[in-house]
Order: sequence, then structure tokens, then C-alpha cells
Amino acid sequence: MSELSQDQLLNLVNSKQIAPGSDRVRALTQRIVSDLFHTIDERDVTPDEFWAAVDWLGRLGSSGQLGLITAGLGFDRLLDIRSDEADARAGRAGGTPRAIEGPLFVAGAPLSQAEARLDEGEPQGEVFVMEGRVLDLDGRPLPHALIDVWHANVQGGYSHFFPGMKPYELRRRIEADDQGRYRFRSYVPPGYSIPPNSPTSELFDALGRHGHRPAHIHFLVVAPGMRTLTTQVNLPGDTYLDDDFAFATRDGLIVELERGVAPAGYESLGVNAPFVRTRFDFVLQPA
Ligand code: MBD
Ligand code: FE
Repeated sequence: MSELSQDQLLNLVNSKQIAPGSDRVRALTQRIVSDLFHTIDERDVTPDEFWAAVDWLGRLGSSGQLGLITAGLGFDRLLDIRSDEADARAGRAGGTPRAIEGPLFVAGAPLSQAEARLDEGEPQGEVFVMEGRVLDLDGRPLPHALIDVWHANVQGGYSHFFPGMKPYELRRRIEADDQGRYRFRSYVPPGYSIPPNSPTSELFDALGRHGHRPAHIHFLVVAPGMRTLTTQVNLPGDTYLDDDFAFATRDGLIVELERGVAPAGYESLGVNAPFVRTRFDFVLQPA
């Protein structure tokens, strides 16, 4: 076996093929491996540093936090920016802006008609009702559109990821009525913070970055013939509105809250005292 230079090694790694394989996977793998070879060389990464990074990646994978890191390093928002750019090039415009799904969506939440209660038992925060319609770009209602909604509990935890929560707690699917109307009751969620003492917080501590998201509520809105909308709304007044660790907040997605609204008309949601209300219409593009 002869001595290998770095370039010869890279060429060898990138040319070891015994089967046709996938051109796409090969091209991307070669690009990423050569970028890492160059990073190690240019930044003089030591063996200890390299193996510490491999160990961290292993712990990151088993902690289930890969989706948290992608959001925190901006990849999720990058994909949204690229989708927006592709839309602009194709002349697709209008409707509610998209915002990242994040790593905490769970499919199959309990389904109800027109309205739902996301919270159970004693109210934990301020009683909150969000209501509105699902519309097309011309303002026509989209009857029976399906809305998935999910948010964090008062401790910033999401069910299925945070210990002690019930399955699908603070997650529901709501089928809009025949005029595209929906509403739900819950409580005003707080912001989210990355779990301390975790692979993600290790990296963020080392970067000197915080791991906070402003208070938000996630939505996935589906209607026949329409483009599926993944988005979030933010609650006003949060310190991190302009400093989201996941870079996901956008103009047009910050709702206004009305406080002290009389509960008349909200009996079916068990509202019997002044509460906080917001109106928000989801506007979908054609598919
Ligand atoms: C969240 O709640 C979230 O919405 C994102 C994008 C990342 C981590 C936690
Ligand atoms: Fe979230």
C-alpha cells in the first residue's frame, strides 16, 4: 500500500464503488465529506476534538434532539426561505405565511367538529380562545378544512416529548364547519426553551447562544384542492419575538389579543369568566 496524500484519500473515498448506487446520494455525500475534510485541515481539528464531536453526535442522535439542532442552526428556516423563493419565481403569492413545523408535531390527534378544548382539567394559564376561518385567496370559506393545532404546556413542554403529560395533551384536530369556521379553547402558552443538560444545550452553551423560543402555537391546515399550510402564530409582547432561537417568527403571524371579553356565546367551551381571545383566519393557496 502506498502513502496517501489528503487529495488522493478524498479521491479514493469518493470513488470506491462496487454498484451503480444513487447518483444523488453519492454527489451529496462526496460534497459533505470533502467539506469536512477541508474543515478539519483548515481549522487544524485535533483527533481529540474530532472524536469528541463524534461522541456528541452519537449522544445527540440517541437523545432524539436532531430536529432541535436543525431548527437552532437555521436549517428549518432555510428550507422555508427556499420554498418562499421558489414560490416567488413561480408567481405563487398570497395566503398565510408558512412557518417551520419544528420537531414536535405528532400525527393522529383527537378529531372534533368545528371547536375543541385543548386543555383538560383545571385551567393552568389565562383562559384563551382562538377562532377564525379557513379561506382561499379570494376570501371564500373552505368548508371542512382540517386544522391540526399543538402547543406547549405551562412548563414549556409538549406532550409525547415531555414527561408527565397525557397522550395528545394540548394537541387536537379540528374539522372546520361548513363555513370554514373553527375555534378552540386552551390557555395562553409560554415560550419554549431547549432542555438543559442535553446535547443541544451543550452546543448552545459552547456557542454562547440562548435556546429560547417566544410563545407560539403550531398549525397544520389541510383542505381539498389547496396547498397544505404549516405555520405558527406568535403571541404579542414576548421578549424573544425578534430573537427566536429557531428563527421561525414572521411578520403577519403575530396575533392580537383581546382581554376581558364577555363569555356569552362560548358556553360550549366551558368559558364562564372573562378570557383572552384572538381571531385569526388561515388563508390557503390553491394546490
Ligand atoms: C419548538 O416548540 C419548536 O416549535 C421548534 C421549532 C423547535 C423546538 C421547539
Ligand atoms: Fe413549538
